[in-house]
Amino acid sequence: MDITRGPDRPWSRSFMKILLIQPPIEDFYTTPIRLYPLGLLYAARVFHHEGFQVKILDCLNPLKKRKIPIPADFAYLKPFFQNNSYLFKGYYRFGITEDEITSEILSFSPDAVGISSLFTAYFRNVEETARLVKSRLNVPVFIGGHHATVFSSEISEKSRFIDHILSGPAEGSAPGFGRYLKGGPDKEGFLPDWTSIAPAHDLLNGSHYRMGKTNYISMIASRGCPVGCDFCSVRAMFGKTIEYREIDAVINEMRLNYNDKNVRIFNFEDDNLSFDRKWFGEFLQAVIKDKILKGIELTAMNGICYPTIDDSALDLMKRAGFRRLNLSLVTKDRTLQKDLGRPGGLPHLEQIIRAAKKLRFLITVYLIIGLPGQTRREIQETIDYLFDQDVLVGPSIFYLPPGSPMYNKLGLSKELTTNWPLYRSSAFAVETTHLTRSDLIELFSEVRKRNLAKKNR
Ligand code: B12
Ligand code: SF4
Repeated sequence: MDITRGPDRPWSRSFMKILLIQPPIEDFYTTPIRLYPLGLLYAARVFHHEGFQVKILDCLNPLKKRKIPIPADFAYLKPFFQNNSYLFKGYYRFGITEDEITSEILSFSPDAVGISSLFTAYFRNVEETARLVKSRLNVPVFIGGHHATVFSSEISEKSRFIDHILSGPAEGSAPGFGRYLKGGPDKEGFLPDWTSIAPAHDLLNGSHYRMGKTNYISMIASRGCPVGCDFCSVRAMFGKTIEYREIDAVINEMRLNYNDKNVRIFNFEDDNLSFDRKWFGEFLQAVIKDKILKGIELTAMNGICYPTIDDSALDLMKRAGFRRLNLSLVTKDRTLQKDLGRPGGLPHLEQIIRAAKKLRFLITVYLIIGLPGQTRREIQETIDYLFDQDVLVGPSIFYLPPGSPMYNKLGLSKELTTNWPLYRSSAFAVETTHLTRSDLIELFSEVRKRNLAKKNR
C-alpha cells in the first residue's frame, strides 16, 4: 500500500462519510501552540485510503476560550488560590460551543463519527461530544487515542453514547473498522506501515494554526522509545522499539506544507526524536542542505532527551533552525534517577547547557514535582540547581500516568484512580508520605515566581 502522496482520489468523491472530531477541553490552562490534531490526521489518511470521505472538526483551533466556574471536582483547590498570584487565573472551557459543534455535524451529515480521546482527564468532554452527536444523528460513534486504549473496558462499561472503542494506533484499528462500517464481516484490522503514511494536513485550514503570525504544523519522525522510564506511558501506544521514517519522507512532508500552506515552523512531537543520533544528524544535515526549506524554525516542544545529544548535534540543530531547547531533567537526585530508569548525568547536562548558551538557544529544563519517593528538600535542591544554571525552569506537577509501569505500583485509593478528571497536573491530586498538596503548590508557585523574576531581569 502506498499512501505517501496524499489523496489518491479527491476527498469529496468517496461514498460513506466519516467526521473526525478533536473535542473541546476544560482546565485551568492549556498550551494553545500545541493543540494540533496530529493523531486525527493519521486516522483521516487511513480512513480515506479505505474509501471514506473524511472531514475533520477541530473544536480547539482557532482557539476560543470561556471562563466557567471551577467544577466541584476541584473545590478542594479553592483555598489555595487565595493570595497566590502564581497559580492559575481561572477555569476555562477551551473550544467552540455546543451549538457550533451541532451545526458542523448537521451540515456534513456523516455516516459515522470518530472522536479523539487522548486524555483521561478530559474524557467528560469526549462523552459530551458523543452525546451531542447521538442527540441529532443515529450514526455509530467511535473513539480512539491514548485514553481510549488504556481504559477501553472501563469506558465501555461507563458510556451510553460511545458505540465502539478502537485501541492502539489508528493505522492498526481503522482499516478493519472501516470495512466493518461498510458491512464487512468483522472489525479485525491490519497494520499498514505507519512510516509510509503522510498525515492529512491538507484537511486543515492552515490559517487556524499559528504561533504569533507564523503558520506551523506539528509532525512526527519517529514512534516509540526504548528507554523505559518508570512514569512514562509511551509504550502503551507506540511500544518499546523506536521506528523512524525515511528522512526523505519527513523532508517531503515539510516541503509540501512549506509550499502549499506557507508553514515556517515545524514542531516535532516525537517522544525521543534524537534517540538515534545517526538518524538525527543526517536529518538535520538534510534540512540544512535543502533548497526549499529556507527561513524555517524547528521546535521539539515535547522535549529533547539531553543524554542523546552533544556539542556537534547542537551545532547542527542551530543551523537547521532550532532556537529553543526543551530538555527534561526530572530530578537531580542520582538514586531517584536510577530508580526511575532515567539516563544521563549532571556533568553532561551542564556541558549541553554551556554549549547551547554559546549558540544562543533559549533553554528550558523541566523537572517533576511530586513523584513518589521525592522529598521537599530534594525538589528544592533540583529547583535551586536549575536556577543556578541560569535557564528557564519548567515545573511539571506529577499526575497519574495510566499505561506506565509505575501506574500499577502506586497503590493509590480506588477513590482517586477512578476519578478521571483528576488525571492532570493542575489537580495537584497525588499527595505522598513526603509531600502534601501545600508542598506541591508552594514549590510550583516558587518556580513560576523565580522564572518571572528571571524574565524581567
Ligand atoms: C502534543 C501533546 C499534547 C498537547 C495537545 C495535543 C492535542 N492534539 O490536543 C498539549 C501540550 C496541549 C498536551 C497537554 C497535556 N497532555 Co499531552 N501529549 C501530547 C503528546 C506529546 C503528543 C500527541 C501526538 O501528537 N502524538 C502523535 C500522534 C500521531 O499520536 P496520537 O495522538 O496518540 O494518535 C494516534 C493514536 O492515539 C490513535 N488516535 C488518536 N486519536 C484518534 C481518534 C480516533 C477516532 C482513532 C480511531 C484513533 C485515534 O491513532 C493515532 C495515529 O496512530 C502525547 C504523547 C504521545 N506520544 O502521543 C501526550 C499525551 C497525549 N498527553 C498526555 C497528558 C496526560 C497531557 C496533560 C493532561 C498532562 C498535564 N499536564 O496535566 C496535558 C494537559 C494540559 C493542558 N491543560 O492543556 C498523556 C495522555 C495520557 C492520558 N491517559 O491521559 C500523553 C499520552 C503523554 C503521557 N504523559 O503519557 N499534550
Ligand atoms: S520519558 Fe522520554 S526517554 Fe523516558 S521512556 Fe518516555 S519517551 Fe523515552
